Amino acid sequence: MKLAICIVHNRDKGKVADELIKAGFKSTIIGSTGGFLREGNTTFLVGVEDEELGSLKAVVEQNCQSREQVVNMMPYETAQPGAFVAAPVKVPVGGAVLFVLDVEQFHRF
Ligand code: 2BA
Ligand code: 2BA
Repeated sequence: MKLAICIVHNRDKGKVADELIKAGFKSTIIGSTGGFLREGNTTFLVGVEDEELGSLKAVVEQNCQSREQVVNMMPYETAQPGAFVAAPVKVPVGGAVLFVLDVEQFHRF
């Protein structure tokens, strides 16, 4: 068994959640924050059998869209009033970031 940790953009979370259910996956949804942009994103935990992993990846890939997001490199809270603020830059965000871990044990009580 594997545990997939899947971080998706908030704009894709509804679609991903719906399609996971349609495909028969069980998941847990956690509201999370990106360490770089400091914006909300969504983390799905999905426990799957090894042979279901390919199908899970397909669901995620088909429902997460890569996009560019503008970010100001100087965190607002550290900028002094009137200080020079670096020009905004664009960073690619998503489609999705997926980690797959081996599950040592799974219990249901
Ligand atoms: P349980 O299977 O006892 O799951 C309870 C909660 O545990 C789930 O809440 C989910 O947050 C987490 N969970 C269970 N299996 C998981 C897994 N493989 N990976 C990650 N998290 C897992 P809910 O998603 O709200 O589900 C509540 C109950 O609805 C479930 O109870 C199950 O009886 C049913 N269910 C969930 N997903 C289903 C699906 N795709 N098709 C049919 N029934 C589903
Ligand atoms: P954020 O940390 O808010 O990152 C948003 C996007 O900013 C990233 O998109 C990447 O294009 C860029 N970025 C992030 N850290 C950077 C850095 N140190 N230097 C330059 N550019 C950077 P994605 O790679 O698609 O990541 C989307 C979200 O997935 C991330 O949001 C983070 O929450 C999560 N994530 C990505 N890689 C991760 C990792 N290795 N470990 C844990 N979480 C990760």
